[in-house]
Amino acid sequence: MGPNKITELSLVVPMYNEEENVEPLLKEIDQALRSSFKNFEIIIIDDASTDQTVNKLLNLKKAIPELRVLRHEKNSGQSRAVITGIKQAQYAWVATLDGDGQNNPMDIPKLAQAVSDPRSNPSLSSWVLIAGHRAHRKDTRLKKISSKIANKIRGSLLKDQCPDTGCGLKLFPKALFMNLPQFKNMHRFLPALARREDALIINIKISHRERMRGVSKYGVMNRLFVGIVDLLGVMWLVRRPSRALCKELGKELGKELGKELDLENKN
Ligand SMILES: Nc1nc2c(ncn2[C@@H]2O[C@H](COP(=O)(O)OP(=O)(O)O)[C@@H](O)[C@H]2O)c(=O)[nH]1
Ligand SMILES: [Mg+2]
Repeated sequence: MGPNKITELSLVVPMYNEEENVEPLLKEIDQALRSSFKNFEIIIIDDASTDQTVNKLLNLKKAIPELRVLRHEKNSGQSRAVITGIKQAQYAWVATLDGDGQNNPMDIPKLAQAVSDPRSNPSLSSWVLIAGHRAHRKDTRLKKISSKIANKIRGSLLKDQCPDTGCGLKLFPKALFMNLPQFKNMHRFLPALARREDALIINIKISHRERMRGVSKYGVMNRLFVGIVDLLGVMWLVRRPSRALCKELGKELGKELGKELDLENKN
């Protein structure tokens, strides 16, 4: 284990009508995080579900004291849910995970372990984003094919160094996320937006499972085609980065060079 082993983590999970997944998934999350982190919290954002998602979550709060349940008054979309959750996160490192059980929570410690990679020392001036890569995706043929095409196009236009940006499992410093532009569907472009901040992207192969319960909220129409407008917007954004290394002159800023360099980027 390297010096950057993460000991505290805020996990953020968007949920919309996932009543059947709440109990099995929360049980798995609890086990995975309890065995791997000294302190953790599980922030679930219910996006105005119309089923029993919220009641089931509230029932679990006694058994899992680290569980926090946030609820949007109106359905506001998956990215907004992720933004809401991360804003509330109390720890410096945040992970995200889909709320449908398709990601395995045991992969979260695996992602956290990758932060120990010496190339990704977060105390240096560059940021890091650890991205899950669903090497063996368990989805319908149509979804797999459309995603493959979308990833190819996206990868070549954005050069985001990520083979699977749609994977819901990711880990990054909260402060990095707070530096990113926020907009609808931004959760599909996190590696490109992180690259815009000069972050290092580390892709880690993770497991993927079939959706056993509940229904998918996305089809080809509301992802691939809507995504073209988003892609154009992000293409523009990544071509207009705004960053600078800066230090305040005439002032003792502390001994570590890294801290000086980070003045602009991390505060
Ligand atoms: N907050 C919020 N979460 C959503 C919304 N739509 C989907 N999700 C969540 O996003 C995750 C991925 O959605 P899912 O339907 O499984 O997409 P798929 O795996 O690509 O078919 C799941 O946790 C969903 O509950 C939404 O409108 N709002
Ligand atoms: Mg899913």
